[in-house]
Amino acid sequence: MRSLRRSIRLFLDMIQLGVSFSTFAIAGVTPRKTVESMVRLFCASGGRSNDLIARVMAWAHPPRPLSASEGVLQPLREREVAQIVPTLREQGYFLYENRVPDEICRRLLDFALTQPAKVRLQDGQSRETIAAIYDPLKPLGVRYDFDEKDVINHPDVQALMADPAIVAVAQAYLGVQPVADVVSMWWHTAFSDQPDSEAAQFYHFDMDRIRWIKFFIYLTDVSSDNGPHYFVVGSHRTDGIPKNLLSKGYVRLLDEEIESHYPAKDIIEFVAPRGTILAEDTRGLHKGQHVRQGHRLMLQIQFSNSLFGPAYPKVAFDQVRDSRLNEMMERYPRIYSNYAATGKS
Ligand SMILES: O=C(O)CCC(=O)C(=O)O
Repeated sequence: MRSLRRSIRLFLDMIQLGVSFSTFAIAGVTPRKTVESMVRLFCASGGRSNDLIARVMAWAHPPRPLSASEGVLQPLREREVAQIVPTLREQGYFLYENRVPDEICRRLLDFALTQPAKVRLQDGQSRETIAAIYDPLKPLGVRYDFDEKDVINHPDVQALMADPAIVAVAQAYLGVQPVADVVSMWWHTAFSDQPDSEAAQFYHFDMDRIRWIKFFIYLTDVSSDNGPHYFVVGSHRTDGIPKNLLSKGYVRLLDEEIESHYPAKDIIEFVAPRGTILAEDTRGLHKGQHVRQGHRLMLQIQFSNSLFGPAYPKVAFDQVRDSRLNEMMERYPRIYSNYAATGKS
């Protein structure tokens, strides 16, 4: 009886996804119930539902050759990009050899020490949402999230969003002309000695889009104590997450659950200096370790194969301060459509 109910539920989810997909194609909006159906189908099919829809999307927006001009990062030759993609497919992550130049890290650090951010207290405790400037000597919560509008309007962030060494990898991995859709920056602090669920300090997989890749950029040096990022190698693949973990749905998982399902060699801790760039398919299991000492400042740029999925509040570039971004927006409007002042999301 339970399995019949489950089959009916999944059948309805497929219909829901089909209807949502049509609504999105016509009106550019995704109905609210879609994410629940997406997650249930992902968990039931081990990821095949996403794989299938991604194939259709790739057909609609094929990759386009990117111009070869330089960005702020060391350029990647076509051959290098072609070598990175199989690594990403196999492992789920790729660690760039080159780092974001130090002067850019310094400027972004200055920004993060002078710009108010939304403070998250910690699990189980609440108070009115406050915005504050992070004081390393007196953190007010476990996490400080910068407003996306402030982040995308920073010229160095704009330069990184337009950098061919990043965009080319996103496009080649996703197999479509991608869309930049989540750009964020946050502090993790030593406010609490316990991991925090909402601050993404327990293992989880993301599921806001059909297919996506995140570029995590460390803006402070990260040791084992500063809350390094963790990823489980291969867990992004189809059937990469064991059924009994998927059967729990869209939940946070304990370290012990991960350790009992994956060999230690597949659980990677990213201890690295500032400027490190990590490309990762966060359909796989990952987390930010809670900070034991000091803090960690992270910049994240996400590219997705489509904006199909939950709508985030629309934010736009006030001014495009980076000339390369200007050029990229003219040539590849789809990539930046989510942040274009007049573009629809
Ligand atoms: O802060 C981290 O290292 C984890 C971030 C994360 O889980 C996410 O962006 O989905």
